[in-house]
Amino acid sequence: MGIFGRIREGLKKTRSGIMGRLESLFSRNIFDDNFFEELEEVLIGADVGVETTLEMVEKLRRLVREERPGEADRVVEMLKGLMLEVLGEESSGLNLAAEKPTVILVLGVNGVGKTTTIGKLAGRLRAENKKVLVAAGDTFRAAAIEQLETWANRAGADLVKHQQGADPSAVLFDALSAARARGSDVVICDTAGRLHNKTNLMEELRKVRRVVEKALPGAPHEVLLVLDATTGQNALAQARVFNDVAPLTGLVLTKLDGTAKGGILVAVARELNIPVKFIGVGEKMDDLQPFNPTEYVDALFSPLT
Ligand SMILES: Nc1nc2c(ncn2[C@@H]2O[C@H](COP(=O)(O)OP(=O)(O)OP(=O)(O)O)[C@@H](O)[C@H]2O)c(=O)[nH]1
Ligand SMILES: [Mg+2]
Repeated sequence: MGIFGRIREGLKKTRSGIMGRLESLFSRNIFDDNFFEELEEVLIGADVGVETTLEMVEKLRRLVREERPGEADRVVEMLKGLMLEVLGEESSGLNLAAEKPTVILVLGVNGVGKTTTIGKLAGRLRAENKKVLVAAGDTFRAAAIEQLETWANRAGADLVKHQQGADPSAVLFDALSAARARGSDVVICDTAGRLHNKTNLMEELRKVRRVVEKALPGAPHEVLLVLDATTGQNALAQARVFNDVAPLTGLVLTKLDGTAKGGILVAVARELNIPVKFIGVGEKMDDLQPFNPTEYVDALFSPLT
């Protein structure tokens, strides 16, 4: 299956949730107040976000009033165009440092998919022939370190780890020294999503960021926040909290395959002003894809069968 097929497959739940309703709505071929109201309901129901939906549907109303399209397909094209406008340009991908190593800090609350994303990302970079080192900065649980080790082996990446309970900053400090000694191109740092209380976590992450910055001037080159698409609008609140701890350079939206509300991507793009760099559409190595707005919209509006 090609990339487009994977994304289409990953959006299956969203498509059958939203598109089932949209298809019958559009097939009536009547674009009156009822149509626009129902369209609003469908989009809000898919987690596109209230403000974003109202704005898009208002623009669609205007376009339809001006152009008076004869057929539903044309209106669908208009809606896709408006959605693309909200999603913006395709991200230029990872910001790689001019001088190696590039340091990527991966943040997010527990369970969103940080470690899995790091494994998949390491795999992608290895496929581009880059030397990758992953750092087990989540020392909260022993299982977290083992999980990262499994992914590192699978991806063919080096690993730097300490014991469970060790100081995460010390792990990352060692990882950066190791990366320089071994000539790694990219260091990807896992972090904890949970400590014994939340305030501590944010303080810890602030410290982690400072240590990385000190250990390698210019680093971190990317601070990626992982968001779980199944948590809906709560993802927006998480992004605001983390952005305050360490300015985010990109977002990764995981588990798009696990939700019928994949419209959250549109809300995130519109309300956060931070590029969505990757999307996760499954648990396997090749289920992390660079986010391409055109592909996403085409997949979302592609026929159900
Ligand atoms: N379906 C699906 N599952 C995913 C995706 N990304 C991650 N997962 C699953 O989500 C679960 C949690 O992923 P982890 O990578 O362990 O999450 P984490 O953020 O590292 O969690 P903590 O280390 O506990 O903070 C695992 O079972 C993953 O396989 C995705 O894109 N789709
Ligand atoms: Mg983890």
